[in-house]
Amino acid sequence: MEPLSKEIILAAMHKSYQEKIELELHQQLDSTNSHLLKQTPSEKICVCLAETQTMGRGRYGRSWLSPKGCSIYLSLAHLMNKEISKLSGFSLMVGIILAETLQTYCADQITVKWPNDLLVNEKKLSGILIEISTQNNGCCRVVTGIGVNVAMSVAQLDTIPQPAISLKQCNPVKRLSRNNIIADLLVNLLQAIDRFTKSGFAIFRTRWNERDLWLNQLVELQIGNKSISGIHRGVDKFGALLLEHQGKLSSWNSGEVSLRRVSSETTN
Ligand code: BT5
Repeated sequence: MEPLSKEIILAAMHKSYQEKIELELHQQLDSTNSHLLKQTPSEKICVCLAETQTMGRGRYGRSWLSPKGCSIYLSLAHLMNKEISKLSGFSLMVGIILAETLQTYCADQITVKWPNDLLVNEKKLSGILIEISTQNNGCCRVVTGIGVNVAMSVAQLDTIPQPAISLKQCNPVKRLSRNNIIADLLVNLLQAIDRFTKSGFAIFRTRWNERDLWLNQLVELQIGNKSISGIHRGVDKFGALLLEHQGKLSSWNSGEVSLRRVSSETTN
């Protein structure tokens, strides 16, 4: 696998995008998200990449396996002139853009699982960790962390506590360049962030629902110790999960909600 290269990544992007970003590349970091969170906020969009992470993070203190030289560990920090309450659906927007970008490199269908997983054949390909802080002037600094398995070995994937997959396994013939994938992803993400800033999540909703793994299936939603069952009806225009239970539709947006299938039967 070719090493990550700032020059190759920037050369693959149009000049107007090159000028918008500050790109740093590290051989090793604890976590690309943690690294950007420590920095003083800047007007430029900061992008941080690492060949490996020693403490890659998932949500709720979970860890993200980050072996050297075979995956993408990317964080992007930007300021948004919006209140934190107006950012609902942001992580779903990132998920759909990531899925569409990676689909070019993947022969199998990439599906999304609410709120932030990308899967291929029900195995996790990629994860997203969004961390938001409010600034003194009321705007937000958003750090978007993205991990993508590009060419991890089966032995490495087997150490992950849930079924996981690499892009290489979904497309063994095509030569995969992490640098090209990153350049494509950054351009697509920058365009989408602009659109999200203007219009919110609503304009991405259909694209999310089209890729939603368990749409119209019976699922179980875990909220702390409680769980409810219902038919998964996609997401609303704010990115909240829609569940149909006893003929009534309810929306759920707590960050601690987890989604679990209780039956593979379609209950349309
Ligand atoms: C996520 O959390 O899926 C978010 C992962 C975000 C990672 C990126 S890498 C760049 C940036 N810097 C960071 O420190 N983090 C971000 P969550 O939904 O909590 O899923 C975590 C779970 O995914 C773990 O408990 C494992 O079961 C599984 N997992 C861990 N490493 C994996 C990997 N490489 N591929 C697939 N699944 C993995």
